[in-house]
Amino acid sequence: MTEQTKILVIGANGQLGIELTAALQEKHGYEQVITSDIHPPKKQHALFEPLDILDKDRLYALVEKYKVTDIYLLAAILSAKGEQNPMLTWQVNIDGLMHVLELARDAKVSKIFWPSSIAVFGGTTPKQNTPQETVTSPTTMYGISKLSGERLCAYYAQKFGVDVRSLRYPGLIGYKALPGGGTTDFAVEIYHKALEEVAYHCFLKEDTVLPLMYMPDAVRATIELMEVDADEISVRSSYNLSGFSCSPADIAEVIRKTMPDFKIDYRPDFRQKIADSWPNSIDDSKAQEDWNWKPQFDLQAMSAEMLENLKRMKAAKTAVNLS
Ligand code: NAD
Ligand code: AKB
Repeated sequence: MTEQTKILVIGANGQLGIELTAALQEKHGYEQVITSDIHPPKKQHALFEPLDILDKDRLYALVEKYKVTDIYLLAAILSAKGEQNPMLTWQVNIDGLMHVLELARDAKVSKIFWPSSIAVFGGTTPKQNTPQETVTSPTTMYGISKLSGERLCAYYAQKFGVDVRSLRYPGLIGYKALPGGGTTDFAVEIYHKALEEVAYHCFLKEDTVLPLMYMPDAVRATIELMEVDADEISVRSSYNLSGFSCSPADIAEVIRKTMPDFKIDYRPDFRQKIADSWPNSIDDSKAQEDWNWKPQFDLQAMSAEMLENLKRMKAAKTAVNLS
């Protein structure tokens, strides 16, 4: 008899966690997904246990209590926030990962998902169609921790047979949660400002092209990777993953097609330097070859859904306030 999947999502109350948790509940059942985070959820969306990923004893106790089989370790400090506190960024992003990898080495869980990022690349990486295997020269503590994490995943997989799987997500765009302190946050904030009918002061230059992805594609990629046979996975560091590439000005232009009065100006800050060190576009042919990855959303399709869903949420809020 195969054991029943029991999932622990760590860092579940963030931008990705909220959406991934819902998809995992849909697939495996509400009771099969335990969520955890250092902060309590704003709205109860799942079974929840408080957990600081740096508290190894509590992590082991939760795994034992729920007989967890699969861990999705999303807790992290992202690129922009990470530059404010590099030491904490290293601890959360690397010590946290080591706790989970060690759990798997002790055979206490069978499968791990841990996300990496386009932040592993740097100024000397080829910018266009960045290959799977290439120069990695990150300049942020976030990128350095993600690159180190990738090497740790590959090491634990090769040396101890740990089934750890990973994706180098581009900047993720979703309407269900605000982003948590990254360089690509502008691509979410811009939609909120458009719907509030106020000008957006973008913290990147108008022509800064970055790889981005609509959240449903990121969630689907994660679940597809976790479901593929272990033998099909040839990359145990982290797979390149591509959605679409565009600049803040490209997004503003698409928004103006339905909201012609939308205004944006550009006030680059310290995040410009981070964005300038990242690729413009990503070659994800390895993910296509190994597990048939294909994104469904381009800039236009993502933008239409973002505007529609945020409008719907705003209307629902207004209706509640009026009642
Ligand atoms: P987020 O900042 O929105 O969420 C991270 C969550 O981790 C938060 O809810 C936070 O409270 C929690 N957390 C922080 N420190 C913790 C700790 N010590 N213990 C337990 N929980 C803690 O980030 P996100 O956008 O949801 O990203 C999730 C993962 O995906 C991260 O590993 C991130 O590096 C990766 N990723 C995200 C993007 C993106 O664009 N959002 C892109 C590439 C990679
Ligand atoms: C960030 O900007 O830090 C994240 C990422 C691309 O990893 N969105």
